[in-house]
Amino acid sequence: MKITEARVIVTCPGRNFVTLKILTDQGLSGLGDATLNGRELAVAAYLTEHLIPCLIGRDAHQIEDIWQYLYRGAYWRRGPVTMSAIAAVDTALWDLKAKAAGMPLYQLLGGRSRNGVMVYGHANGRDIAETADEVQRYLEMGYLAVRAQTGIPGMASTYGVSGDKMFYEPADASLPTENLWSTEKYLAHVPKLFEVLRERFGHGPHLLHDVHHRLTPIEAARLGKALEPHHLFWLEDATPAENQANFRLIRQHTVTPLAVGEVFNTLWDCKLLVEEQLIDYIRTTVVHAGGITHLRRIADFAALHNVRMGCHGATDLSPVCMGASLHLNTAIPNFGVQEYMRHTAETDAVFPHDYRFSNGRLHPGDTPGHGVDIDEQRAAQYPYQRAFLPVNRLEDGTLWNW
Ligand code: EZ4
Ligand code: CO
Repeated sequence: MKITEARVIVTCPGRNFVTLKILTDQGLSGLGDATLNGRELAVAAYLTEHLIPCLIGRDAHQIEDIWQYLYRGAYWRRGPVTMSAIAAVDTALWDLKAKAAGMPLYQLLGGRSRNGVMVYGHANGRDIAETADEVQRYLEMGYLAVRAQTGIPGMASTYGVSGDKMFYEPADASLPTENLWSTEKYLAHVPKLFEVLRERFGHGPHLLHDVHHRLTPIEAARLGKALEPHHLFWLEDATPAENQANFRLIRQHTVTPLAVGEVFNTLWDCKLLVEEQLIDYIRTTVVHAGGITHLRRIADFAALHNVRMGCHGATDLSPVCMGASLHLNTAIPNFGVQEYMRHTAETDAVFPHDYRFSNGRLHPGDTPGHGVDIDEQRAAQYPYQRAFLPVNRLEDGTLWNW
């Protein structure tokens, strides 16, 4: 099955998505997500200028060899732009192989290990009462796991809280919005949120929280400790993780489970965290961590160390990534949870898909491949619009982590 053509489709049905479509001489085509929020056209150019010319004429079945060719062969390794581009090629090739085999992708990855993929939704509100009502709404929709974020008194805005409850979209402006952050105000408030949620909903539902990289290691340790009575499923991105050894300090102080890795691109970014069991869930994704081939390698390595997969699944990861992720999560032994922020109706119409939500779980479907398509005519109706993620400053103006 020879690759005859590959093209990059950029579309903005409410937000930007970059998709790679690979075509073959067998008449089959495969799709891969290449979306890197706020940096979309860098990946599009990497694909068009540097990867696609190397693909034409290759055997689409040689997924591993092509992965190695694009990774080792480039000399320049790793990084979000490179790994998202490689991921798009890899995902499209797995889609093709499964279509050629006439099987849903999870069958090629070892078959079904579970009946559905537990997902968590995003509840958020301007204050604790509104957040609690939102948690209730998610539980009524059937969710088994809910992430809770709340506005903080004295802060004009914070990560994870938005006017639009269902479709939180942080890349909200053609130049970066500036937010102000106070660690003191945040630390004083967040434990109260989980106290209220446990009082109201008991210990049945899984509750999660995303710090979004804003604390130092010792502050993160303090928050983890304060949240212990409320038994979180996980505390996410408690501190930036470029220096993986920082997590030793957090781990020494708290038994609150930790999740990290939505910004990681390779196994090397998580190696020490996993090896020393400094975290409980690894959040790398199909699109940002080198595709099915590399994410499966991360999952296997994590499994050896009792770390489970908790893939990132915000709206900036396209339905193509979600479809592929659901197949991997159906097959691997060490699945934990999958993040699921619903896409808008416009996005769903551009990307018709087979996956379905029921009773708190997503089901990948059984059509051959990863089960996600693109309607190119519809995609063409939504031209690219530059959009940036916000930046964050401390109250004295110091640039901080968003
Ligand atoms: O901020 O995907 O857990 N989810 C998240 C997301 C990220 C965005 C960045 O593009 O942290 O909302
Ligand atoms: Co996050």
